[in-house]
Amino acid sequence: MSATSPVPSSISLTRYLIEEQRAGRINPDLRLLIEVVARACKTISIAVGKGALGGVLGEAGTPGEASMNIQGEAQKKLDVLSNEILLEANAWGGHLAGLASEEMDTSHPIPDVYPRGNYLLLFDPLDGSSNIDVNISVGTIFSVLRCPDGVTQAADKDFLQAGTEQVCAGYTTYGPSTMLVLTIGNGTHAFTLDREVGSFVMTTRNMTIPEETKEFAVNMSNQRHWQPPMQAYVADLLSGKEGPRGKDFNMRWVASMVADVHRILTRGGIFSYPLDAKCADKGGKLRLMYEANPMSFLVEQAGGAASTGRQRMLEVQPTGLHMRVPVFIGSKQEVETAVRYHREHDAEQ
Ligand code: P6P
Repeated sequence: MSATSPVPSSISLTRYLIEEQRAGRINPDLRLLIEVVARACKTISIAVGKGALGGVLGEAGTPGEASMNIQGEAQKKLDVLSNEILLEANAWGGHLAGLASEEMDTSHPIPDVYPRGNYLLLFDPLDGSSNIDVNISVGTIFSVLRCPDGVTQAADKDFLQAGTEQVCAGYTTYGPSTMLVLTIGNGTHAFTLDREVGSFVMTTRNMTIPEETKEFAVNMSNQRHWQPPMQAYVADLLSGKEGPRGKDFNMRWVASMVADVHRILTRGGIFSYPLDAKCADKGGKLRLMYEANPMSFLVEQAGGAASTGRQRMLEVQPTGLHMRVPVFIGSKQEVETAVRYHREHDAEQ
């Protein structure tokens, strides 16, 4: 009789977090926070998965008068629902001193009836939601900071910490499968939702981004609005092996940051949303606190890099909850190349 091979024991998210707590890398409050966010993402996954059958597609607000968020963007019904799911799930746990969301003008206090904790949670409840109505992957992005000592009810200013201060970051992508990708500063790991059991199971430990790539993600329709170094960088990508880069590149653009970054974490690439004339006055299109910073923490933990084009993303000092930044993120050598185009351009000015 052949020796039975040991059945690979599946590592659930709960088991992973307990082992990290046992190793002293997280405390029980942070473990609870991550579990609560993951549970909320499962609820969002169910709502997103119902699609047209759930009566939650289309824009929020009344016919002809869409509700708008602080960003000036029309809110989808699922934006509002996802935001409410995350607020409700995190209100009573006693692990937070405040929450901030892309969908809310200012930070959200923990109701007085509930205990408070030492963490701050920031999230984009449903990133890429303009893709919802056409059935393309969307996602939830979240970031966790420590609340400043002595603060029990956080104000906006308490959230304004550089990305290096994050203790946890993650996203859940609602695609063909629902996947939670997480870092607590000890690597970046992927968990896939087992819908039959209802739990996230680790499917990739220590995601690693190849340092080099042949794939870039950018919205080319903005090309004429870019600054010169970005135009020069992409022109050289497009010139392929006949050009200065000496190799051909491929392009992908989902217009859902979670989907584009997940592809990059899985097989490499560079994602960029640079300054362009349309958003230069705002500092960029993507938001620092709940898009760029959590994605940068995840990517750096996977061996990649993230920059504004002129500064390491995680070292940007926030000036507001909804601060926008230019973004270059992905394969380390490619991000460094894009930064070099900007540095050389600036040196000539
Ligand atoms: P554009 C989605 O609205 C988002 O914030 C990111 O998820 C995505 O990468 C970007 O904007 C898409 O922007 O200008 O191509 O629609």
